[in-house]
Amino acid sequence: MAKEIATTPYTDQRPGTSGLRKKVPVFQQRHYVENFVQSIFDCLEDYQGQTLVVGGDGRYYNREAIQTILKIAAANGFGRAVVGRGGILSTPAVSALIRSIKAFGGIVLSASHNPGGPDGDFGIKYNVANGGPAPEKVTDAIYARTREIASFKIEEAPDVDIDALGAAQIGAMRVEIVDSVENYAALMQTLFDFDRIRDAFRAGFTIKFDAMSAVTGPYASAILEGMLGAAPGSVMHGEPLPDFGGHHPDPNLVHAAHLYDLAMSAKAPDLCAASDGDGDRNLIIGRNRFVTPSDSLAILAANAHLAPGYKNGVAGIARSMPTSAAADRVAEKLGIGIYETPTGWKFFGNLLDAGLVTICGEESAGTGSNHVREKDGLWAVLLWLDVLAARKQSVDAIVREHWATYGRNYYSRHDYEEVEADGANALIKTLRDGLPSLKGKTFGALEVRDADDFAYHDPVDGSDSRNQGVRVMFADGSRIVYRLSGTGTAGATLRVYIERYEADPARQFVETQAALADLVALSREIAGIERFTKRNAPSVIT
Ligand code: VG1
Ligand code: CO
Repeated sequence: MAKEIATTPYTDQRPGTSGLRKKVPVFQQRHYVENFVQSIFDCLEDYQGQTLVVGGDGRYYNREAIQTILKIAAANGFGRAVVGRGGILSTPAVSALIRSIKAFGGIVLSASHNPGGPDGDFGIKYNVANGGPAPEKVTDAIYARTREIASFKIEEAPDVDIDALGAAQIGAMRVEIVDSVENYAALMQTLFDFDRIRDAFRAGFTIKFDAMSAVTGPYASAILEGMLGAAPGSVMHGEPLPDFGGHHPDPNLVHAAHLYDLAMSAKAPDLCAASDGDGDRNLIIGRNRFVTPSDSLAILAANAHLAPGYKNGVAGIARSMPTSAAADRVAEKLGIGIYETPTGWKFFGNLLDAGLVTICGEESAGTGSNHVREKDGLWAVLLWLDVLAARKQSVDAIVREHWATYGRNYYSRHDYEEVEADGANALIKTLRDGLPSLKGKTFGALEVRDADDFAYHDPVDGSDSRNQGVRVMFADGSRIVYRLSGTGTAGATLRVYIERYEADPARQFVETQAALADLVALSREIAGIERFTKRNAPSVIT
């Protein structure tokens, strides 16, 4: 029976770059999940009798949250819920499932690359009918609702067994437990030449994929080893663990350093790859060649036509503003549109829906296409595999050729993690206030051509998003960007994005940090990073 239960609002349920993310004990507070989920439903219309997809990356609290969400969904009138077995669905798999079964929306439980466990992070995100994250106007409305919510509706029912495939009932709502991988794997088969990739593995191609004890384990094992015939053991850390084995499931050079070491060693496989907690990010390292996510976006866009799913070419490319301009050069050469959006996948949805772009990407190891409305880690690995199988060249050779054709965008992000929030906010405010006086200034050989706070006008729905990152742009095309993270759960994280373009092939093989050293020093000076954050070095460099 459905009950209406009185509650009091929490003031901190503002969704960030990608949903609401907090420490597990915050979510464990009385009615914290209930309030947020009811607030989501309060902001939706016409969902009576409709289908909701529910799943997560398997982190600690996933199972408890799913039971609560199902009971609230039932009491609010959803007709059907589709749940991945064991509560497991990667973020791109949720997106694919929403689209293929024409669901009304979905709830993704994840804090992505953040650590999990009883003291780790948890998160809840709502995705709309196109399979993508709710746009800002919806997340703003949800936040407003959380601040005035007075009651929630919940069905009083026993927990559903989410570990067995099949159907159950909560009140008037049918609950279907489905295989986590099947629908997603079928979609991948429509995009890539599985026979060609299988032949490559048969001919001796080798891969090491690190699922980081997170959600992509079952997907990667089924697709890479099962369907494509990669050698057994190609997938490591393939079992999703509630605490990710105590690690950060973040596929970068810090948290996946062992993969980098392997790729640079004498025993290097042809391709090393990894994904994050919820399966939407990717790391690509060829033998002796790390590929920056920004370069990966550009290279995939330039080569996508080799894969059957993209044989008609790419309609346009979108990248988040801090992502390097490498993709812009590909778009220019192909004569297609390039769109620069604020950070976060929710800004790509409209462009994809309108058919303006086919491929999207972010510097933070996110790449995806119009096959879903999320970034997709395993998809990126499969597209790389298909391109490698088609071109029969190494990752390194493809990257070098790309730079020779388009030039190289040296690129690095310096993160100052968990600094004191007041200092970080003051740093950004001071930068913003100083923007007008920065223009025209010179620092050594670098002249500031322009400086602004990035604002985005969505060409499809006409909405505007302001204050999306401070950009300092130099006359030679170099760039420093500053913004505060919207996914952290402790203090503030300052992200500094540094980029330099190099057209001359003779100067394209300098070590990245060395190539950017003057800009890095300048990034600290211009923003007074040490003064405001009390840090004299970044905590993570990617
Ligand atoms: C970070 C990344 C951003 C990404 C977001 C969600 O956001 O910078 O590019 O879209 O995480 O990715 P922020 O606000 O912390 O910079 V995931 O894989 O955490 O869903
Ligand atoms: Co993620």
